[in-house]
Amino acid sequence: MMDCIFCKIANKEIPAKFVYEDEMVMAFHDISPEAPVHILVIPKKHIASLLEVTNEDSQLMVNIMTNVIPRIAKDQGIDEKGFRLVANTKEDGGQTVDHLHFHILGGRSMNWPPG
Ligand code: IU
Repeated sequence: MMDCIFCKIANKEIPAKFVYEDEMVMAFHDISPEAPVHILVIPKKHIASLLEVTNEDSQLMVNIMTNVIPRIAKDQGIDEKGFRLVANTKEDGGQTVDHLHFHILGGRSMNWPPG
């Protein structure tokens, strides 16, 4: 997607503070952190939101959930006390960037319910 900001970050056309990369996935610090640790995990491939994920993406999604997120949590030192994983989806979900991303938020106690 030519004018997708996260595609540009994934292609390294726009700089970001990367913490993880493999052939399918990148992760970087959110530019506007809402917690002491705030990392975004994105597929390199453009997927607009969680609702556009298909069976073809199953390997990607398993990789994100079982490998990438736990590894980042350990690397960031938030695996013992825990963290929150968020995928804001479309308008009512508060999604502002239309490229699938998972927020990993940690380093402080979270509130519930979210706003
Ligand atoms: P949201 O779930 O779509 O609202 O999250 C988008 C996030 O992307 C938000 O937390 C922004 O601070 C973050 N972000 C970023 O890290 N770098 C950018 O260039 C842009 C947004 I645009």
